Formats: sequence, C-alpha cells, structure tokens
Amino acid sequence: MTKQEKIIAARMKLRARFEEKMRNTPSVADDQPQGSGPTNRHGMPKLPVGQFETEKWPVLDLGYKPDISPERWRLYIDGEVENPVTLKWGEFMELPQTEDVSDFHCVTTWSRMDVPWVGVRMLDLASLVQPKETATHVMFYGYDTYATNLSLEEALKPDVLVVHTADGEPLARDHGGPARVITPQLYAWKGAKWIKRIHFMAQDKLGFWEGRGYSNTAYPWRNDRYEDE
Ligand SMILES: Nc1nc2c(c(=O)[nH]1)N[C@H]1C(S)=C(S)[C@@H](COP(=O)(O)O)O[C@H]1N2
Ligand SMILES: [Mo]
Repeated sequence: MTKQEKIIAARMKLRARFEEKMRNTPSVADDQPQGSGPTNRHGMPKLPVGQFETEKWPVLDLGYKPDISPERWRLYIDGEVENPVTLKWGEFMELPQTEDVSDFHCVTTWSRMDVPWVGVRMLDLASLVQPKETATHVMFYGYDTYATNLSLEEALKPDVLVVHTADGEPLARDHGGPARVITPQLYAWKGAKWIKRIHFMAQDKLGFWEGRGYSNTAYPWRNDRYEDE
C-alpha cells in the first residue's frame, strides 16, 4: 500500500470502529436533552441548559498564554499508534482542510454561536498516525501544560477540529493560536488551546480540570459540569 492508501484504509477502519459508538453519545442520541431554542444539527436544543448566548468571546486560561510562532510550533501525535508523527506548521497546513460552523459552549455558562472555523479534522490526524486496536482515549496537551482527555468516540467526531482560523482570521494567541482544538458537542474546556501534543492511550486518564472536580464527560445538554453534582 502507498502512504495515501494506508491513510484512507485507516480512516475507513476508524469510521467502522466508532460509528455506532458516536451515534449513541448523548450529544446526538439523548432523548431528553435539556436546553432551549430551535434544534442544532444534531437534534439538540441550540442553547444548552444553564447557558446564555454571548457575542463576545471571553478568554480563559491558566494565567499564562504561550507565545508560539508558526515557525517554532510542532504538533506531536504519538502514544498507542502505528505511525507517530511530528508535524511542522507547513506540513499541518498541507493536510486536508475542513471548514465548519459550530457553537462553542463554555462551562462558565456562556455560549458563542455559529463560529466559522477552518482546521484539520481530528479524524484526519488519527488516520495519519493509525491508532492501534488498543487505543480507546486521547489526551490533548497545550504548550502551557494544560491537558484534557477524551474518549475516541468523542474525539473522532467530524466536527472536532484542530483549528487555525476563526471568524475568517488567523486564530488569536488569546484563543490558543496558532492552533487549538474545538469540541462543539462538549463543553469547551475539552478543547486544548496552543495544542502541542495529541497522545493516544489504551485507557482513560484525567486531564487538568477533570482531575480538579470537572465532569469527565462534559455533556452540555445534561448540565454535566462538575463531578459531584
Ligand atoms: N491550553 C489550554 N487550553 C484550554 C484552557 C487552558 O487554560 N489552557 N482552558 C479551557 C477552558 S476552561 C475553556 S472554557 C476554553 C476557553 O477558550 P477561549 O479562551 O478561547 O474562550 O479553552 C479551554 N482550553
Ligand atoms: Mo471553561
């Protein structure tokens, strides 16, 4: 097989492996989702329970915003995979680019609707590295030491992107530029800003907020914010 054929085969395998699990995740399958407004493209109320819509885009971080130029930026994708890679900026930008419009729900109760994004699908990055059969979860690490974990059925959804463009502009440093992850079907803390490393794992492990009382699952339509609620 050529390199390209291997990537295509890996994508088909991942789709087959996770399609049904994805269809059964709460942000698609919940029959009693909480929220208001018209339905979004997954049949959930556009505004999840306990959220309000904002036009502004608040900035949340650990008190430190890494300054990573595209020249210095590297994306390490490794762990439970056949073909670990380290991408330079130019290589990342040469991967298939996806445009999408999705909503951004922060656990601190604001939602920013209909954000136009451009970036690379997590599914396409996963196809490149070819997760082993044993891979079930992934940890995303930022250049600021932040980390957040996801199951593969959440991480490989088609709207989970590593974005470099928002609102038609290069992603601002405040929001994780040059590149960050977005998870439109989960609270936004599941998307690491200043993405540095995507580490596939054979078991789940808690990220920064998940280990400090935030929910591990983070479903906006279940008000699933904190572990002890
Ligand atoms: N690297 C990194 N990513 C991060 C965070 C962080 O502190 N560091 N905060 C998370 C939280 S709690 C939220 S709500 C969103 C906020 O993204 P924004 O600042 O672009 O609104 O980023 C998430 N990703
Ligand atoms: Mo957040």
